[in-house]
Amino acid sequence: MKRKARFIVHVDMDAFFAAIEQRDNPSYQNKPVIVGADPKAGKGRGVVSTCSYEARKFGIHSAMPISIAYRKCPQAIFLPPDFEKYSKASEKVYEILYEFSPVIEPVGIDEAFLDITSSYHLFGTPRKTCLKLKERIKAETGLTASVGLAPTKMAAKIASDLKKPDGFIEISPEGLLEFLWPLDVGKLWGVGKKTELALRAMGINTIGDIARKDVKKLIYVFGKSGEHLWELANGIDEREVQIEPEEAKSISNEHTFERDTDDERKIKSTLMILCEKVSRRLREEDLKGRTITLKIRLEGFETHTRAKTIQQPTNFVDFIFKVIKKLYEDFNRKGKKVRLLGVKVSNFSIQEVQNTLFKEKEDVRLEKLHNAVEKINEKFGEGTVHRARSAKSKSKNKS
Ligand code: TTP
Ligand code: MG
Repeated sequence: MKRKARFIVHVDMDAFFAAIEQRDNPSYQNKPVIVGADPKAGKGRGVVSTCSYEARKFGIHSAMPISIAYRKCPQAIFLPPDFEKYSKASEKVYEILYEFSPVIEPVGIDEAFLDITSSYHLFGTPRKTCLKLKERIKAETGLTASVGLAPTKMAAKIASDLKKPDGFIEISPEGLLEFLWPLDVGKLWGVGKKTELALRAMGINTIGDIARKDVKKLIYVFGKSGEHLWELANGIDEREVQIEPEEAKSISNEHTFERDTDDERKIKSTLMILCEKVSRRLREEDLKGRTITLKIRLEGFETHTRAKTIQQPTNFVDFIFKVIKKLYEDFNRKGKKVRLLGVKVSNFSIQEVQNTLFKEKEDVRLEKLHNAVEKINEKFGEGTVHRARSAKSKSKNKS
């Protein structure tokens, strides 16, 4: 049975960090702007996070050593990243996206898939939906996005990239193969460097070359993934836009350090404060969760999450912290400094169920303690009462 046409959108903001800096400082506009490590007149270490399209003309790109970027364009405006600012802009973009469809898969700070199959009617056609979405992003954030509209995720992703910046490409279901086949084989999802070399050795250079190949031959060489590549090349890509589990309810809190840190006491006390905040919100909303997640972003924007699911749902700070501390201690940050920490509790059970019959004595005691802390904080402001660790670190920070 032929499946109903889907309308998948991929949105990717243009030169995101650099575009935000240009927006906020008119003197940077139309100039090469490079966000990343300090170049120190070409002697700096670290890499380029991103750069404006003006800087790309000099051959500069993300992840390039900053010293090389400096050599290529010493007159560029070099800026350190301001993640707080970028996160805010990202949140605003996501807020807008959610007005166009609830089916959203966040891919990164500036990138997401949307399935608009059930919502485009609200805006007319799928095409009008995308144009409206671009217009809203521009009007409300002052930034441009590139958008791809296609019947599959892979095609939408490729399409959003082809006319950057401020691009829009629409691929109709009938035009899908015509769009895919001339493209370089490296653009196909799942083709890494090794596969690419092997394909080229077989005389396969475009997606069309794969599509026209006998699938049995591909399976012979690449196994199961050979079949998958053949399917993708023939426009068969059933992957759905995956709503992030985070969007299913969770309660979380994050903290970005003013400077990246490797101070263990500071890290642990921050984790404690985050656990307290999450615990409080859980209790306010009468929720207990079983999955506790630590988010840790290291210098260079490298982000990791570690999660543990416990047997008994909880909202007690002591339990949450115990799990978070263990997750942190088991995490190897390989000597890198920490930029951001986050604590999340999800996988909820309904509190009422817990509150009935089997409330243990220990629970009652802890709950009383929490309520008392809550009252004091209400009276004197948040942060008045903390557990020993965070209190100690607070006073230390002040001095
Ligand atoms: P990208 O979307 O890959 O890049 P971009 O938005 O700067 O440019 P494009 O127009 O090509 O989409 O990444 C989004 C942001 O993530 C980018 O602005 C900076 C950050 N980033 C890094 O810090 N390091 C990296 O290596 C990459 C690729 C991105
Ligand atoms: Mg981008």
